[in-house]
Amino acid sequence: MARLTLAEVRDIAERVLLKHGFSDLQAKAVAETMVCGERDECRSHGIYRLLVCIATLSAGKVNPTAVPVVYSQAPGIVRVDADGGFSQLAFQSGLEALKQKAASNGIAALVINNCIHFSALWVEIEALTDMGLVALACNPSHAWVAPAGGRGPVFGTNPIAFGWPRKDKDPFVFDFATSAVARGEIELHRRAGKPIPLGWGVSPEGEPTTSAQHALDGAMLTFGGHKGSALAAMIELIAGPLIGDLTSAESLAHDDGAGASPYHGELIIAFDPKRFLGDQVDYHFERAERLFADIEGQGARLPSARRYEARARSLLNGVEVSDDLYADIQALI
Ligand code: NDP
Ligand code: PYC
Repeated sequence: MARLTLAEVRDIAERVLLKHGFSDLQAKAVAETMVCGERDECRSHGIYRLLVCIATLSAGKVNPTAVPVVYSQAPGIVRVDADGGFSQLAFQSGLEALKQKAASNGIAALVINNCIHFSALWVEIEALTDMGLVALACNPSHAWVAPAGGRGPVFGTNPIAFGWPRKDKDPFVFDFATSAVARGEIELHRRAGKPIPLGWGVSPEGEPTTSAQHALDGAMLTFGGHKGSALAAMIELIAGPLIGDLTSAESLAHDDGAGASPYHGELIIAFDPKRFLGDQVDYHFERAERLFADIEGQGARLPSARRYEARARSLLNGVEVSDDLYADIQALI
């Protein structure tokens, strides 16, 4: 294992991206989400993704110098055209307008179009909870996941994430794929030569499998059977046709066998508690704290608690990166 400080992770990520022709703004925005992924021990979306970014670039599937353009689509809708770049800079570009629209309307949406997307959504959710907003985000990916009762890929791994700001505490945030697990996690198992648990995927013949490669070649499965399947379908709809962008099947067709990151849109919704509750915000947010206390009071943990613990550790001690991944990344420099 190589041990790196977070500054070193940032430096390596930015150097790789700049060397391969990404603009300064794109490189910084993308590198920061990888630093966050490593820091919070969300390895499937940490610096491993550098390999994926450069493969996507080599396949000609991302615009490395993209300049996002922000539009006011409606009183409650900001639209950002990502210009074929990664989603991160597009998100940052639309953030202030989203905040302003949420402040005036109570609820507002940020629509990102034409982006290449590979990031974990909690990074964006935390940017919104840091502003005191309640937030929801989702997006399609590539069609890798079979619907419940089916055998072949239709849905993407379609993540959905939610955040609730808390006074003097880390926000309540959950963020998960609607597949049993993110595809990146299966890819990490394949790289490490490790079997996957039953229930993550089926082989190309539609049989249950513990082989990461067979699941990648066959189909992944939704979490919670028909429930995850319905949520995945909802995400295809509200973060696909509703925002005028591609579904996971269309994203995979656009990829045309290149093996690049998905190309589609993203929907982010922000709720401003001050607009919903006026001077009653503190009172009602105090009531919400009872819910969290009731969960933790039973010995259950809140989603993101593991991440916040990992974050505290990483800020103190840095992070560990496996030797083979470190070597693969060095090779890109
Ligand atoms: P996991 O199944 O690992 O975890 C998802 C969520 O559940 C996290 O918020 C996690 O919190 C929480 N959680 C896990 N275990 C518990 C528990 N015992 N009690 C309470 N909460 C728990 O995530 P996935 O593999 O489904 O997804 C990983 C990441 O991949 C996500 O960040 C997602 O955004 C990203 N992704 C991105 C895609 C894209 O298109 N850009 C596509 C698919 C996934 P904690 O982190 O603290 O463990
Ligand atoms: O891990 O499923 C995944 C994923 C898809 C796009 C980005 N991450």
